[in-house]
Amino acid sequence: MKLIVAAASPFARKVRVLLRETNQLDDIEEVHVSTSPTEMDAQALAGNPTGRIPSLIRPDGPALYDSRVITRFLDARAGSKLYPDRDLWDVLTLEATAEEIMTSTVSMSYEMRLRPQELQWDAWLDAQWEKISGALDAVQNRWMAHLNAPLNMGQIGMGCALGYIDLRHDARNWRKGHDTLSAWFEDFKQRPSMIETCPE
Ligand SMILES: N[C@@H](CCC(=O)N[C@@H](CS)C(=O)NCC(=O)O)C(=O)O
Repeated sequence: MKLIVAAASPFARKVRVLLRETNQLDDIEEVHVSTSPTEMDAQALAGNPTGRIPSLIRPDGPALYDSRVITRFLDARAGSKLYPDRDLWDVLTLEATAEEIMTSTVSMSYEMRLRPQELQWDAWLDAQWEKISGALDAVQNRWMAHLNAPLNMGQIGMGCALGYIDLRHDARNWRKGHDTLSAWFEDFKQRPSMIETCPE
């Protein structure tokens, strides 16, 4: 199978971390592409009609996307229980919260990197950051027990979301006011799966 990814994509990183945590790299090849909303890569388009990554190209069935479908599929394939029966709805909601953060951070990146500077909209960027900041508050106030539980997909999602903020939006200083979450991340990012997938 082929997993279509880009090193900087937090959505793709989630799947790449899962592959390492569940020892599935032997028969799944990571294919790195460079794609964007304005210049879509052909392999990305072959895996997902919208051209978004990640997608999983399977020899014996249609390609799978988006990241949450792929992680559910690969977790079931490995029997790894990163979506535990107990706490399933909590883990799914924590994972969804991480994805909401990724959606806002990635769209901020596109606004800042792809849109001509004279067309950039600061109020929109600030509004996206407000969503992210509110989500970080909620995670710190409500989800720390789930983050400190045995490894689950909610944790992997949050680790990749925070890693992406560090990569692209460090200037927003997310750690301020989020000491507990920040301490959790300092520990989580030392996992070999996180170190191996850390974008430059
Ligand atoms: N909901 C999707 C989001 C994926 C996504 O937005 N990926 C970005 C890269 S981080 C992408 O492919 N952007 C290119 C585009 O929008 O055409 C998922 O979870 O897989």
